[in-house]
Amino acid sequence: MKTALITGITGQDGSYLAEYLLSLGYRVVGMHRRSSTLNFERIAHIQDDLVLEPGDLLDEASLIAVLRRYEPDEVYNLAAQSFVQTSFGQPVLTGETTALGVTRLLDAVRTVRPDARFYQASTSEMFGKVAETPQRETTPFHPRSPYGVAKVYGHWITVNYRESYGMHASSGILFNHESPRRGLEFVTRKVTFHVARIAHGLAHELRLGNLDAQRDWGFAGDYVRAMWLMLQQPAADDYVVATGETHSVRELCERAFAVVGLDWERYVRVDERFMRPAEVDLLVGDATRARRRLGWSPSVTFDELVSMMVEADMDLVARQVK
Ligand code: NAP
Ligand code: G4F
Repeated sequence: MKTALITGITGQDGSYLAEYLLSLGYRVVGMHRRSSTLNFERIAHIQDDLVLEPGDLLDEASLIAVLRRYEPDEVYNLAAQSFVQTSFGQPVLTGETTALGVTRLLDAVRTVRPDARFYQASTSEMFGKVAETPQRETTPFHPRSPYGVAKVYGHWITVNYRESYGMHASSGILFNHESPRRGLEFVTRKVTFHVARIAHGLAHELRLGNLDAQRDWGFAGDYVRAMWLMLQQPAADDYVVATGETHSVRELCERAFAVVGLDWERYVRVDERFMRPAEVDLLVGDATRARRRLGWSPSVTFDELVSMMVEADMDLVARQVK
């Protein structure tokens, strides 16, 4: 039986990846950081099948201890301070976790378990002010936030450990991916949750920032398959994972309100508080390499994704008001 270590197990992707690896017969070890209140909501349904171990990307000793104890065959580094807006207010913490945290983990793997295969959660935010459209593995990086800058560091240190030490270390350059388990602060979930609250008469407006921003939004359940496929290849490499379609925040609103028969323009208000000091205007990925080499393709369309999220939030809000 293979063992996989997932950092960021309590996050959106951690929960989907854990489900997927369990379905493939892996022993799944999930690293979680200490908090005063347990936050296992996303993994509650599989908690008994997981090994949960405390650890923190800020603390290398804890990483070494987890690796020594469980000797994983595959390590998926999903942990990060992952919210772009927060990275402007907490740039140093973001750098410590999202940038240097990758080096701490890579170096711990190199020391304790050098043959383990490593996955780094890179991001389309690295393309930032895009140099070409669509973006692919060879597109130059121009990050537009402390988060994006930290992820560029994480990306290149992964490439560096691959080239310096021959580690099987791959980097998935994933475009935005969403689900009913997405954090409420990200725009898709913020919209679908507010649509559900408005439809239930619990709210009357939705305040958003830049409605013109365009993103390539896919379903998280599809994207974790690509992570696993990367680690099954004979050689490590970098892969863009994306749908190849882009939609604006405005279109997202239009579609989400339409699912419950409402006109978005009656409820959405633009609020300067949600604008960013520097914006990423347009992201759309070219996943040709992932399609050809990994045989990966997305299974959920934008409309299906939005409907799935609105319907899940309608159920959630209905349960909350009962
Ligand atoms: P998420 O829901 O925000 O989850 C982040 C995870 O990291 C949580 O489990 C969090 O733990 C953990 N974490 C934060 N700081 C940590 C620390 N110092 N030590 C250990 N764990 C820590 O993010 P996600 O959407 O699942 O994304 C997973 C990864 O992919 C992230 O690295 C993200 O930057 C990257 N990514 C995401 C997307 C996307 O569209 N979702 C696209 C490209 C790349 P707590 O629960 O305790 O906060
Ligand atoms: O949903 P978002 O916060 O996601 P963002 O910034 O694209 O980052 C997400 O995707 C990245 C992959 O490209 C990940 F690496 C990262 O970890 C994260 O998962 O914002 C999407 C867009 C932005 O242009 C933002 O300015 O929506 C715009 N937006 C407009 N109003 C808003 C809002 N975003 C948020 N969060 N809240 C708003 O009210």
